[in-house]
Amino acid sequence: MPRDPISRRSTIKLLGAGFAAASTATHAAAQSVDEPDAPAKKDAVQPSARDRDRARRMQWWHEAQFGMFIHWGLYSVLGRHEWAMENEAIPYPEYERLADRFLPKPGFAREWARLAKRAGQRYMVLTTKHHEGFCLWDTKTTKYCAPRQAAGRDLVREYVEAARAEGLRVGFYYSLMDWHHPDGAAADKDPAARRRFVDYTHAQVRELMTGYGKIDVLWWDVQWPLDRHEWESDRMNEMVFSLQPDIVMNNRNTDRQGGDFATPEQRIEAAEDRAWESCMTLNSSWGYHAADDAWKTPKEILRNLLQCSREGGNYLLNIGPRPDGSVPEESVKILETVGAWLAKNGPAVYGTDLCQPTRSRYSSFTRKGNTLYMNVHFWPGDTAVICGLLTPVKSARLLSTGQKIDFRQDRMRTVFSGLPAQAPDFPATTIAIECDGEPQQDQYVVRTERPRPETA
Ligand code: FHN
Repeated sequence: MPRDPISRRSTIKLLGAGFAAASTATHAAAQSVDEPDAPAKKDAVQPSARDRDRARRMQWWHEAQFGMFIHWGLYSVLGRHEWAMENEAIPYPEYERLADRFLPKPGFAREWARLAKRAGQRYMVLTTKHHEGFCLWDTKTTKYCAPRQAAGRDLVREYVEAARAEGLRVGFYYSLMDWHHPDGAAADKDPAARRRFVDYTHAQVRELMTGYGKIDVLWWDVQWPLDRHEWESDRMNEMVFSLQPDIVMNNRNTDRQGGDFATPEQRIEAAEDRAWESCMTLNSSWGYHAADDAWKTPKEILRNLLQCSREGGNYLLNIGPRPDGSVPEESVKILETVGAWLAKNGPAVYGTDLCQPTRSRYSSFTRKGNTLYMNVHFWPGDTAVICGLLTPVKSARLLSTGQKIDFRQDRMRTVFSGLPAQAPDFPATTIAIECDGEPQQDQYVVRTERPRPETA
């Protein structure tokens, strides 16, 4: 199945086949997206170093596949969603006093990092500052930050150290919209206010890019009230790349045009022309929301992760800790269940390739080379079938145990038999199917070629 030049399969191929040829194509596609108003025509032939370098910078990210998003701030004290300040029009003085009750417990970050490890998540992205404007790091730009309030600690430093201690990649989320900064709204119409606000923001980003060692991901969010040019985002990104040459950056400070990857939110939607990462909540809130019990099931989460893997994207799954940093039990249970499954079935997710077969109502498919993974989430009993699998099957086994599985195959159906009556694994059971070539399914062969009854 042909695919655009910036997706995971292409990235891996890029690395295999050398940059030159691919990068030109890559750049041409990116150019048209990244800098719509730049005198593109003239520059089109000059691929930017960054585009040529993108595949190198993103290799780990593509292979990691699964990350932990963390929304944490003063809103966690209220426990009524991260937009409470605006949704409830809470007066500034009242909201600012929440800092007196934002008291993270010792070792909070280590618990997050260990949970991410148990969940099979390979990178983390923490809200260093969300829309409320409160900074979790030791910034010199405002006293509205954790080290200079009751918390009295640089919470970003503790997070970075904990993630690294668990061998996880480190990401920073940064909200451009700031409800607390006096110029945060006026910047829209008042040039002097904009100058102060943009300089304030660039100064904060420089602190984050210089104060904590190597940062792997920068996750911008919500540009309101300015657009890419008014934020001077290209200059800001130049600064970031000059300070962090290996960093991977999303598309949310460039009118969703630039950066390295697209960011579909609360949905899984493969981007046509570039890498993408679906970000999602475990319930329906990003920040801690005590009453929000709309928890997804481990099976829903695993099916989402498998769909991202199948379609060539990453999955960034969120937790919303309490003000002391503790993680709601429901989140822990779901993540540990998915992690236990990944510990036995990781090859069906990590480093996988794009997968063409799709048709089944009780399983989803992923692929690595000529191995097709049939991830069965509704167990059919002692027999499972794939229709129209045209590629000859050489062998089949349960991925988690290696147990050999009998099969018979013809053009219409491939039948796996002698399976346990009850599903051996939870939330899904994966059958690893070795094929004699890249697995291809013609999901219409049954409807079009199967001999039909003589009479109606
Ligand atoms: O408004 C934010 C929201 O609180 C959350 O941070 C999400 C995460 O992607 N981003 C914004 C909504 O798009």
